[in-house]
Amino acid sequence: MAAVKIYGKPISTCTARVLLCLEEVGAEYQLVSINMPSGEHKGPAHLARNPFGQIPALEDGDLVLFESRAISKYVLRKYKESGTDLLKEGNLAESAMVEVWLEAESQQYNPAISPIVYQSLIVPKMYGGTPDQAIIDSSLEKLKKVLEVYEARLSKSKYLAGNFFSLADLSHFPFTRYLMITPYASVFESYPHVKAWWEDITSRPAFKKVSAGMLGS
Ligand code: GS8
Repeated sequence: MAAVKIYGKPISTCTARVLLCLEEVGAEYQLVSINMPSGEHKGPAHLARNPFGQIPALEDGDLVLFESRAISKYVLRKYKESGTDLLKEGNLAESAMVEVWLEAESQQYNPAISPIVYQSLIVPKMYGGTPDQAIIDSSLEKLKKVLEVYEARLSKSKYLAGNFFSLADLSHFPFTRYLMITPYASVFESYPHVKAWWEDITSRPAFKKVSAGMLGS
């Protein structure tokens, strides 16, 4: 079986989400680097893989996918024989809870955390610009409200979807990993269950491996 190809960059949050899934299931894969500064992601070859001109994209034979959360589910389903079950599709209630917390990640957590990371890390490091403090401050307020909900949830179950590690937990990794190298990492200190959850998931071998390819390693 030919290895699946991932077009992206290990430093990219959405690429890292997919790489984590591939590492968790122990899949063989080929990471094809996309040259963002030269605009390769907006060229015809990559637009054929991802019509939004973004990374990542996955190619598995004739199948071409974009959107990191959808790609992640594909990878976990394709390699379910690995014994790593991060979707719990054999159990209606558990799989529904995985979906609930995956939606919370993309609709609540991500919109709050990503502007903080973008302004305080990407703007100065990648573009040599000055962070917009007003955006950071308002996003921090939003993030605190989300973290209050997470704290309540994680005081009742070890992981977000229940007492099992799932794609819902994994999906939070890339942006949180970057928040932790900004001056705003201390926001987690007020949420002890969230902090313990973060320490637990970052101790996984797949996380250590993918993390090593990201900024600030
Ligand atoms: C977002 C992809 C994205 O923003 C997904 O795959 O989950 N919802 C999509 N990709 C960024 C890199 S950060 O990982 C990207 O390609 N940015 C360049 C651009 O938008 O031009």
